[in-house]
Amino acid sequence: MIGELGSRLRDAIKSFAGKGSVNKAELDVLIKELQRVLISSDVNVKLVSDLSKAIRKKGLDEKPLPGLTVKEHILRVVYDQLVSLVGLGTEIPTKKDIKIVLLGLYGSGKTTTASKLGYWLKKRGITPTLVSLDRDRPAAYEQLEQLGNKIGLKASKELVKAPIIIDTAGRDALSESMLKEAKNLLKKEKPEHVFLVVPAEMGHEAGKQAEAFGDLLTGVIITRMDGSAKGGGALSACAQAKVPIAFIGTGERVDDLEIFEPKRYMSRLLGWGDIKGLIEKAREIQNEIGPVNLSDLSNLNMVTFYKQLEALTKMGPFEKVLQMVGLTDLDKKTVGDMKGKLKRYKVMIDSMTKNEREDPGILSTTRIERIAKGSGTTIREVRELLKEFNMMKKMVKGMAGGKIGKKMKGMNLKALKGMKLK
Ligand SMILES: Nc1nc2c(ncn2[C@@H]2O[C@H](COP(=O)(O)OP(=O)(O)OP(=O)(O)O)[C@@H](O)[C@H]2O)c(=O)[nH]1
Ligand SMILES: [Mg+2]
Repeated sequence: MIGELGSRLRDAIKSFAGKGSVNKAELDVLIKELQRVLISSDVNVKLVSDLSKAIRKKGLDEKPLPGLTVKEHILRVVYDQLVSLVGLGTEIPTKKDIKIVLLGLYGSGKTTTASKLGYWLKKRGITPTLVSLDRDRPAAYEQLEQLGNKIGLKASKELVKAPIIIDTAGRDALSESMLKEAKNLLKKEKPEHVFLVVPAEMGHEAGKQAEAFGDLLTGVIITRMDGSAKGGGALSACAQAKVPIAFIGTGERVDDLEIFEPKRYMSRLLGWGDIKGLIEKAREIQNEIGPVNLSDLSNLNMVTFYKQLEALTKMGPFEKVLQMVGLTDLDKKTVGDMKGKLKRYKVMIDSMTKNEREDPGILSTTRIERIAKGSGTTIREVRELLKEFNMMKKMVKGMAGGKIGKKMKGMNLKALKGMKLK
């Protein structure tokens, strides 16, 4: 899904981020490249121009937050602007008797999305019936029924008692009759959610469709984000039209549907993890990593080190942490190596006595030999663990009180990169 838009945005930003210090000329280069990428993704020219102005103004005029360099400040501004460009996500409250209506032009992806949404709800403990009100297209019901069968959901040609997902007939263009039909249905059924389904290849035209439905909609679902270079245009146009984007379709499979969260989406698109988290919220990163609190860190020993490793080796957070510190380009093998390494560290720390853990300074050669033996590792590996522990300790040392922010960021990066030993 990241596709070309993502890789081109990433390249532009990487090249800027790689500069030693930055000046106005370099910012202009970055802005030019952002413009090129966004326009080729069919983002409306006016929006691109507004975004450029905002980046230039805030990037150069605003004073960076304490602890941020000018470069980091500009990156933050760019990220914020891109997030607000793709705009509005929405809450999707799920109720036991939920009713969802899907509207949209021919072939936009309504029927497919009905089954994807059904599956999404099913995973959340709600079992909706898929209702086909499409009387125009031959075999419309059969298509929905088949999709439902695959995921164990019933289909119906008639409205039944809730919960339901209603698939409607498409049109070749927006028309009064379509709006009228939609209004009648909504009046009768009073659904929680009314989603307009628009394919990504509509580009910025998606905004016009969303506007035409206006208040009838609770959100938009943009399908085929995987297959079109114009996704950026569709997202930004809906944001501009102030219609929340509820979900995006990212493939043909039933689970290729994601809730749209602008920040998460942009972070992933840029391959950065949450940049804000990286440069502004060092404390939160620490929380993500695990149950190590700040006072733990200022008093780092093998016990607290171990706690941190333990949190790191848990599957989910581990990848997330890597993402948050910007190590997203690591291949699967490297991630696997890191995981393996952390596991071995844990075994070694397990073989230490309580005293040794609390005060690794006492680890003499004989003790190291014993630990290697006890943990089924080698002396070299135990020494390596100690080396990394000491590196981390050094970084944490002197990190007191208010000065945490920036240093903490450095520490996380270095500590993690340090673990990626050859
Ligand atoms: N790659 C990809 N294909 C999708 C996605 N969503 C839907 N499709 C495909 O788009 C095509 C049209 O989807 P339908 O669900 O039949 O569209 P519809 O709006 O119900 O069409 P009508 O009922 O004719 O108006 C199908 O081939 C789907 O597999 C998506 O997110 N990614
Ligand atoms: Mg259909």
